[in-house]
Amino acid sequence: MTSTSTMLSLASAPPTASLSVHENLKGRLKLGGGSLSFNKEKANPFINTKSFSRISMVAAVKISRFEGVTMAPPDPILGVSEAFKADNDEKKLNLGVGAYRTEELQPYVLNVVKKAENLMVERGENKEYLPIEGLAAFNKATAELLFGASNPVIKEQRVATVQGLSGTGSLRLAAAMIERYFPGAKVLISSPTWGNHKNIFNDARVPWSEYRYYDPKTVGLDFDGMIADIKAAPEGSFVLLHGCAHNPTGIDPTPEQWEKIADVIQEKNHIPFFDVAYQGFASGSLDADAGSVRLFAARGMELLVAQSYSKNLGLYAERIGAINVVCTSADAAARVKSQLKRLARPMYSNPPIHGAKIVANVVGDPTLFNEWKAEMEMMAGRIKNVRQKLYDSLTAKDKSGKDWSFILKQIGMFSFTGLNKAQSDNMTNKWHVYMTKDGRISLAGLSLAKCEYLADAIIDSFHNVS
Ligand code: PGU
Repeated sequence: MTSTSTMLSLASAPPTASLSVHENLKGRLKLGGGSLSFNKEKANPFINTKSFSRISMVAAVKISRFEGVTMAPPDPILGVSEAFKADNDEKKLNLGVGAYRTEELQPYVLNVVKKAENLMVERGENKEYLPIEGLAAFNKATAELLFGASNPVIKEQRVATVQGLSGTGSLRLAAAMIERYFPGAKVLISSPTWGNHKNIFNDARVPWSEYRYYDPKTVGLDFDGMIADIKAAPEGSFVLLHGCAHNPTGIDPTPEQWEKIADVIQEKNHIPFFDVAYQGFASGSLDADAGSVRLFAARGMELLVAQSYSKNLGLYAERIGAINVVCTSADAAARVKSQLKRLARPMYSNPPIHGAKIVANVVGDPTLFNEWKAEMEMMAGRIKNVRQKLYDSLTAKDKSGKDWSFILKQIGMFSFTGLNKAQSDNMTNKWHVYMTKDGRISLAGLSLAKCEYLADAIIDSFHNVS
């Protein structure tokens, strides 16, 4: 009997706790990992005794209806932050989650966000429900930021934009749409990718497979492997692409390679599905980082794009993002949007307003917009400085002759160090450096002052742990 079926049988028991235990005692009762069998007449001490009701009540208190629920493992990324909090060593460093920190390693609220929030207070804005598709001013701003306001897809109203619960929720909504309207269609995801992609498609019951992406030999892109795998996939598959700053590798295709990727996707009638979680964070330029998406849109292709404002506006906990579906006609876009709303309604009804207003205020106000761009450049610049200092420290300290220059070729928040699981464990257990077990470190959580310490940890883990 599986845990699930146990839960189902428990759940279908009558609502009175003592009765449900009695009923279940007639057969096999599963307790966590094992199961007990009872013979109603002989073995069961609860039955046929005078004190039946008193004992069964005691048993009811002890045996949870959720006995069949097993403990889930900690999340490979967010679980790292929990472990970090529990460590009391003052040298500890959290390079797990991709969250920007100042040079003092403190969380950062952008000045433009504070200004936008002040505006909201001054205007006395209310907290009424948003429509299912979200805040109209946000949806307009987010699509224009992504495609450019003068892009034909915007002018011709060919984009269905729905506000989502940040990047994750937007991806999940798109996955629900794929499951409903493209049953059996496969999503191709890069190997490796952000760990939650697999969870999202699994939960939505959308089949997925991987395409080659990272080549450990060159510590670069396996472009030929990627093209071959996209070509080999069944016609009409969805191809999940990281718009910029690929997570976890920090390796992006060149503009020429993006053209070739678009060629093969078009050839195979696949549907590109972009995850844009770092617009403005990779290069410091919002436009440059949207280049891949715009290149596909310019070819007249239909595509999906999930957006997030967690990183570029530091709105992690506001859960603000969007799903955009570019269609070949305004009519198709209107129908797609109506169905996205239909999928959203039973899941969370309508999205939260606060982050949407912040984005709309920042993007919609030329002064705030320019201030945002400057702050984003500052954040991207700090990450680049830390990247350079880490490379310099590794090169100066490591006498083995190992070439660490791959670190400088990677972009965005992360560096994919090439450390394996055992080496990553050593980073945490010995050096108190918290990171994901795939060897990824978030440079956004590193300061210039800590680069040398980190370099010592990496060199020790790399050379002394196999
Ligand atoms: N897509 C990619 C490629 C991401 O890296 C992330 C965040 C998201 C989407 C979703 O972010 P939202 O906050 O839902 O907009 N990845 C970070 C954050 C931690 C996490 O795993 O959620 C990371 O550290 O990889």
